[in-house]
Amino acid sequence: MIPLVPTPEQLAWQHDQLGVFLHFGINTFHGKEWSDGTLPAASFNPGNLDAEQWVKTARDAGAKYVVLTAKHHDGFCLWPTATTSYSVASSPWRDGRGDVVAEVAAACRKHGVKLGLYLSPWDRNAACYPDPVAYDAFYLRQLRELCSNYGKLCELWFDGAGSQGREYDWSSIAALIDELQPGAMVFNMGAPTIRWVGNEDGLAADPVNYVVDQTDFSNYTVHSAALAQALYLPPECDVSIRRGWFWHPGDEPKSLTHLLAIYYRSVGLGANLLLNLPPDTRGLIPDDDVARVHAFSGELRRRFAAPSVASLHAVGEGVWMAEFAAETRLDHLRLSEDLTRGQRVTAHRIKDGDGQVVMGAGTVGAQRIHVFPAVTAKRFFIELDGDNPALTSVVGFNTGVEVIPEIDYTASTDAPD
Ligand code: FUL
Repeated sequence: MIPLVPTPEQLAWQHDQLGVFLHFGINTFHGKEWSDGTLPAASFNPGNLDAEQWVKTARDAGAKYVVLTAKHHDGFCLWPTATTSYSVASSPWRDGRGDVVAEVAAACRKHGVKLGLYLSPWDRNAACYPDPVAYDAFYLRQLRELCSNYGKLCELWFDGAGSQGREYDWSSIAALIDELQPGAMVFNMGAPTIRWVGNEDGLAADPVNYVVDQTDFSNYTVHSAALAQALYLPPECDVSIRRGWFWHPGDEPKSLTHLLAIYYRSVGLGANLLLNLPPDTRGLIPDDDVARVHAFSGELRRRFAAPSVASLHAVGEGVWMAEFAAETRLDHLRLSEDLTRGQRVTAHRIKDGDGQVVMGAGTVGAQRIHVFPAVTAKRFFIELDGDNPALTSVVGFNTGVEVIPEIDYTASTDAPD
């Protein structure tokens, strides 16, 4: 069977590796995760909203893109939509003339970060929601506004939460995206090009298969959606730096160790990581979170700053020799697979020059980071299982760190209120 191949846009998205999720909205002002669509628009009033601070924090984290909740399940719109009065236009913020989506889009352009938008299908405010035909038209108008007025979008995030048993007009939604934002990644629903990893802890697990015939639906049901045919859908691991997706007083950011543990189990396994940084009631990402993000990206820079790039030689069927310029002390190896012909590696083993297995694992994908007790070596042999598989790079690092940290499970996301 010929493996399914990614589009250039999917490959580019996979190379981006890290995005920042921005959950911000009416919930922020009420300590809520899921409000019911009745909170007054007048209560949306960030005193000091600075979208540049959000985007610069994302950029400093090493993120190549952000995804903003333009509308969460409560229906409150962060842009002055013509479809409903439940939006920033009815709030005191910027005297009702503000547009959070536009401010984030401008900051993204200024700082070279790509923009993605989340538009919740489930809408607890829209009076027409119980009428599928009317709501589909309403939702398409909202999506058209977002896809027309804010420049190029890199990702559209469709969240299944709250929509169990409800069908939306996915073929019209897909046609609209094809018309207005053909390069955008489509998250998990409709005509997806990327998929949810299946948990909200930011964790992938080996093997990370890019070709799947079903997607998981949401965190609130075990239900999964069968696809009409198998598709190349690389996963995105979403997780909040805090317990909540939205900002809450008293909540706090996860530890540096926890963030690193997530990184190795998402990016390190060949998935993308979408790390949520919720702005607070001032409209700023809190100082503690910014400091934690700086510590996280600083530690990643430290670990990966001095790569030793191996030259690669195919030395047998599925066997590659990675050779360094000299004997080198290494405790990390980062492998990348040639994905242009589809994902082909199903399993692999790394052996040292004496034929001893250093690591054995499943998929490689966009990148696979191995961590092991340090060895000093000039060459490794990498045996790949799969249909005519190939590597594009093997890079070694001497980080001083020989184990992947454990997850602190007490700090995972709370159930919504
Ligand atoms: C979930 C939602 O219900 C949460 O509120 C959050 O937006 C998360 C990213 O997806 O399913």
